[in-house]
Amino acid sequence: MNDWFARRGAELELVLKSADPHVVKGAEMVKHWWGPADPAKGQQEIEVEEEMKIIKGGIQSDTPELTTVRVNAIVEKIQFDVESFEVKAGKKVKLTFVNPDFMPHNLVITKPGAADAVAAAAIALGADGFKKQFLPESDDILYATKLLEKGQIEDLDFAAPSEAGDYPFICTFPGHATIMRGVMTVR
Ligand SMILES: [Cu+2]
Repeated sequence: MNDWFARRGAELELVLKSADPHVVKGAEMVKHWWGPADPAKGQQEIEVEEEMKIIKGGIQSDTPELTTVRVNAIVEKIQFDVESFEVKAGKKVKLTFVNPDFMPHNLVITKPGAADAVAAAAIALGADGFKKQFLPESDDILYATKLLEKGQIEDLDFAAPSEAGDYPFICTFPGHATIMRGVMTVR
């Protein structure tokens, strides 16, 4: 176990001790799926993906005017299927987030270096979390989808930040951001 996982594991233990049942439930699910994937689940995953006609995530099209990107939640993994993608500063972006998973997920793009603070603020919402889609009031959040249930899709239309940098995207459902994250690189 490397340091990164050791740290994330310690954070997860903290969340599991939370007094809020929703938060604990989310963290338990993460813990449950943390281990190696169960081969028996493979078939189920494929069926769901076929049902939703899952298109692989990543850049879908790129013209001088618009970059389209798709990100899927991976079924039973608490992960996005895109670790990183690149966009041009100031250019129009259409990001399509697709959730074929049984758990609710969102996709939140934050300012560089702010992912952990935003994730912590989402957990701190406690019992209000669901009502607020686990979106804390924070200047560090640039763009965010709602909390999507299984089978839901949401587009985020925005102009890429004018400042180059690595902009993290995370799911702020309690416990998920430790592993459910990626990077939008602006160049
Ligand atoms: Cu999630």
